Amino acid sequence: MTKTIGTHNGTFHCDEALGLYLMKLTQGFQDAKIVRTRDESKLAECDAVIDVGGEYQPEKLRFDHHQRGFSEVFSADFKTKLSSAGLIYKHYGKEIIASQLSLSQEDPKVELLYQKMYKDFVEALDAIDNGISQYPQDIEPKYEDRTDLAARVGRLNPWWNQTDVDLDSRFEKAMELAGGEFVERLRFLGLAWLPARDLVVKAVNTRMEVHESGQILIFDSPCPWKEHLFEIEKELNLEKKPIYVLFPDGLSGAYRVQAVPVSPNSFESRRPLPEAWRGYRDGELSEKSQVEGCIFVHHSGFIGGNQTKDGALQMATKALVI
Ligand SMILES: *[C@@H]1O[C@H](CO)[C@@H](O)[C@H](O)[C@H]1NC(C)=O
Ligand SMILES: *[C@@H]1O[C@H](CO)[C@@H](O)[C@H](O)[C@H]1NC(C)=O
Ligand SMILES: CC(=O)N[C@H]1CO[C@H](CO)[C@@H](O)[C@@H]1O
Repeated sequence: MTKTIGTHNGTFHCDEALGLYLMKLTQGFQDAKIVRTRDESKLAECDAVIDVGGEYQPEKLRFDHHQRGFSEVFSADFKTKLSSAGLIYKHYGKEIIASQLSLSQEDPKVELLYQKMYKDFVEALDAIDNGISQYPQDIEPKYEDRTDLAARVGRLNPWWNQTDVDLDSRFEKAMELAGGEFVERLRFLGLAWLPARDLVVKAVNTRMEVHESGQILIFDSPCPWKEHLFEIEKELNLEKKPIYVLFPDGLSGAYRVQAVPVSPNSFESRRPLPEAWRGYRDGELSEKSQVEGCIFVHHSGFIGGNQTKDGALQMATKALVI
């Protein structure tokens, strides 16, 4: 018999749209039918109920978060109260990650990605749904951002004066939007981000062969290195931390020199490229830096380029002492 998952009708939000999409990625509910209603007798007949019903009883597959006294969080490492998205993710996340990436649920990668996906993707949706500000004080933001996933899902609801809209089909669109982005992010983390860690370990282990300071790392291909580097530095308790990272820029043989930021998402560098080089290009830059073949240095000094690996290494070496 086809299983049913109940959720409320009317205006929808990102949390239940993602929650339902995730539920349908599980083996038990892959073919489930969605029932959108506030009729309690109909909800009572559903095999699972999400975002409505006023109870959180996982053993009965009742997943609401609106009731008084609800204070569930993802784990002791997080303070953000869960929404329906976080609730479903907490219960089914590992199964979904394992099946999406064809891994066994016992594979340590699954636990790592389970934590990482919560931090990177699901937690913000929980916070937005529960009206939790991203900043400790409600400081005035310098600009508005209305492009986050929750906002985009919200905009799939009809306008105030659109009366002829089929809400159930809009809700399906919302599920596809939220769920599609979830899966895309998971695939990136599992198939690109996590494997890049090995490349960062290798670059850190061979750093003394690149330059005696140990502060320049070279990658043979561009890869997401930042977060891994910060974790690996901590694990190895590195005293002299890497300052510049070199990696190929396309297939021309050109290389980029990137300054390591003070934290993974910061725009501030530990040591930006020299002020005297910033904003210059080509011949003029080579003259200033006394390194041949320079291509550019960004005006903030966080990145530059040279036509060869050796040139990029010379730029980094000089920048360490200027
Ligand atoms: C939601 O469902 C209830 C019960 O099925 C119905 O009475 C109500 O009109 C519906 N509300 C909306 C906004 O569709
Ligand atoms: C909504 O109202 C505005 C102002 O009356 C009108 O211009 C617009 O066409 C309306 N939209 C729909 C879908 O009826
Ligand atoms: C120092 C160094 O090797 N610089 C190189 C930068 O790229 C140009 C163009 O290929 C080379 O001519 C330089 O020797």
